[in-house]
Amino acid sequence: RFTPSKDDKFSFGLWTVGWQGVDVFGGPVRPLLDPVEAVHRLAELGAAAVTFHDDDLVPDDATRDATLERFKKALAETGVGVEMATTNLFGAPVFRDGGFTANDRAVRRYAIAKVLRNIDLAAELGAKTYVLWGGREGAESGGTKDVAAALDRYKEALDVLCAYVRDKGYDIRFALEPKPNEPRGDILLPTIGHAIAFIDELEEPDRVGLNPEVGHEEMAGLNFAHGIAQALWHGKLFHVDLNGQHGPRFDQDLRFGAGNLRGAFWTVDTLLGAGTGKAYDGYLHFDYKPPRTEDMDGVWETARACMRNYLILKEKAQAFRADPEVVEALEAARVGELAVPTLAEGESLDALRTEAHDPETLGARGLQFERLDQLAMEHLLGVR
Ligand code: 3MF
Ligand code: MG
Ligand code: MG
Ligand code: MG
Repeated sequence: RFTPSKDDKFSFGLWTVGWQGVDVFGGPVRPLLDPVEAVHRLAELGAAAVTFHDDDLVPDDATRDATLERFKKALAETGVGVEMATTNLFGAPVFRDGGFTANDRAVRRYAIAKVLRNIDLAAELGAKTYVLWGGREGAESGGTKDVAAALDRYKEALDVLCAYVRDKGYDIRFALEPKPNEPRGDILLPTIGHAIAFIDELEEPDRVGLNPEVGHEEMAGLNFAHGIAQALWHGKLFHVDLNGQHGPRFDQDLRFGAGNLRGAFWTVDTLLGAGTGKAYDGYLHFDYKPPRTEDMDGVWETARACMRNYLILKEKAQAFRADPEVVEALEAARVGELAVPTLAEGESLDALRTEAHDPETLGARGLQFERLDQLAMEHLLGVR
């Protein structure tokens, strides 16, 4: 039970299980993890795919060909796929003021070239999603960044990348990953909502969607399940970064299910297409950091736990939706009624304005939402 298989479409960034524990206050606590070993271990645990930043897999040109040969062999041996790739536009000193939106034009030109090169590799390895997390696109102070110009340059970069992928005939879509802050004091495109609005301004908006991360929205005090529900509504949930977070503080990247467990329950419920929503059918991608307290055994324990927690919450969410008392409580709370249009088809506003309204009776009615939520909580707590 709760043992994943490839059909569950779980995937992991090489940088997650490979995180050596380097943080602002301390150096590495774990050895370097060979991407080939990561592929084999994740395959044994039941993952379907891996993802990578260019620098996670091919950090230098001298070893590039040999690494790719070994990596492709591991993929072939395990049947693990590469579903997404991304670019490290944040680690090297050259990106201290960002990549696509650095004030320095030469840096921007280098950033685009770096992305183009890794898109070719992504296409070669069969990735269909290319993520762009602009962690260094932002500022610490007000006067240093012309936000309007930065958005012009962000758009320019995206337009160039979309045209490139189209010209090459690659089957790749881009997914922007919002984050409010960290490492920059303030990051551009800080939330799901900002990113959705930005996409509308692009030359090829259909080619660009989102890769929202649980912890990033929660760092901004936002409701992740609501965020991805809106992204799904816009047809923009191209990918997802699942992890755990305890409210607004630094980016914790806990394993999925840790931190805000109730939020995780509603996240899974939303991904499954709760209510009248569309279900998400892409990869379930974990972007977390095994805490520094762990050795490599602990790392594999957390990877296993991410998938296990998802499957447990999936069973809980399905049981919640199938529970006859929940069905009845949903009805009592008029949840389904919200799917009925407020005006009948062709109905005139005169009819609406002249019908007898009774706001006092309507206002006196309790909504019975707490009863429904208590049922959800009892499913989550395992007593139903
Ligand atoms: C940082 C992140 C990133 C992105 C990654 C693109 C290092 O908070 O979440 O992980 O997810 O760069 O996928
Ligand atoms: Mg993150
Ligand atoms: Mg995070
Ligand atoms: Mg992420």
